[in-house]
Amino acid sequence: MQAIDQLKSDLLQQIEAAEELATLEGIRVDALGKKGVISEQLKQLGAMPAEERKSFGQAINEVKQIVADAIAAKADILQASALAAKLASESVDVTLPVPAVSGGRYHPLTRTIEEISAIFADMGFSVAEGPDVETDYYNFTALNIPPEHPARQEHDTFYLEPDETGARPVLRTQTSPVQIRTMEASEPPIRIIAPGRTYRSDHDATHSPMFHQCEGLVIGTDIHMGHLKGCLIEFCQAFFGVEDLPVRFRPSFFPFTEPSAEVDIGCSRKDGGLKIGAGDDWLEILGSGMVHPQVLRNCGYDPDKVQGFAFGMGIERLAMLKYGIPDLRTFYETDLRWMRHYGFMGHDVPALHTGIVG
Ligand code: 2U9
Repeated sequence: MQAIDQLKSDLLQQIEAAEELATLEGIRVDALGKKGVISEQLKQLGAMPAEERKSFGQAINEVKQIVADAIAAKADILQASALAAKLASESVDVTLPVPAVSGGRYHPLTRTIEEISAIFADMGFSVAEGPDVETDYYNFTALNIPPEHPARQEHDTFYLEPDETGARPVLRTQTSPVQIRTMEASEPPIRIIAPGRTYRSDHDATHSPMFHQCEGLVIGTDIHMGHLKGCLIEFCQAFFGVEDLPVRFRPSFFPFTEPSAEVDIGCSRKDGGLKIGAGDDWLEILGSGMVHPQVLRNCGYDPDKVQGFAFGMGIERLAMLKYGIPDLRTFYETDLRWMRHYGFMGHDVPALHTGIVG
């Protein structure tokens, strides 16, 4: 028992004298570790006669607890003083120059979508959105796209695995399903644009399997071709910033519009360069038309009571023309050098998500 008391006071003295956490840890291992003095004493209990084992066991366990508590208390003190010493020795020099932060850029497609939205917002349009994964009905059937139409072919459209009913969802090939959903959910008058991602199974220098479109829809009781023309002429002139920009409407065909027209703007080509504005050539910019009566009927509207016009444009194509970006594929390469060259600093971009006021 005397030996145990001696052991206790030796250990407590060592703990008291420890000035470093590492020294304290050494004391702990030597006393309480697997091969430590206290652990060794505990191992001898088994070999002792029963009457001695009880009192010795009690005493050595008490010492074990006292030593463990003393080590924990001392560790707290040493940790606190180590922290205090660190704080006292370290300081932050608030006068040091801050490392330069390189500014972020808006992607040219973001900028173009914002510009298009701003122009249509000024004409009273709001922005509508819908899912990228669509049903065959919203992407094709409701739009009067016949079963044999090439867009429905396996090699032109991305089809997903069939769902539980056997129907195969599609990645929308145009944003038109957004207009169908809007017509189903609301009453005329409607004035919306639907910018967003679209997908077609096409990949070469001028086609990307994912690209962006902005479509528009106006529905009312007295909407006619004159509204379509006025609205799109205004848009082309505002987007390219050319006041007297010639705009030409050329007859075309789409299953969802009748009559349909492609929209060209005036340009001139010289030495491989392109200049937008009055010139001797034309450049196709948009597709458009009066909404087909069958499409109106599909959405529960009476074509004898309401009419409307729709249009569609490829955002990449518009961005390439306006900002002189020569290669479509570079839009998706996430090359920071490209972004620094073609991207736009924040303050250049109108803050449209908050809406146009006034
Ligand atoms: C509804 C009714 C009619 C949308 C339209 C076009 C003409 C068109 C193309 C332009 C270039 C797509 O990216 S592109 O290849 N689009 O030419 N889109 S009319 O017509 C609609 C849409 C929805 C309910």
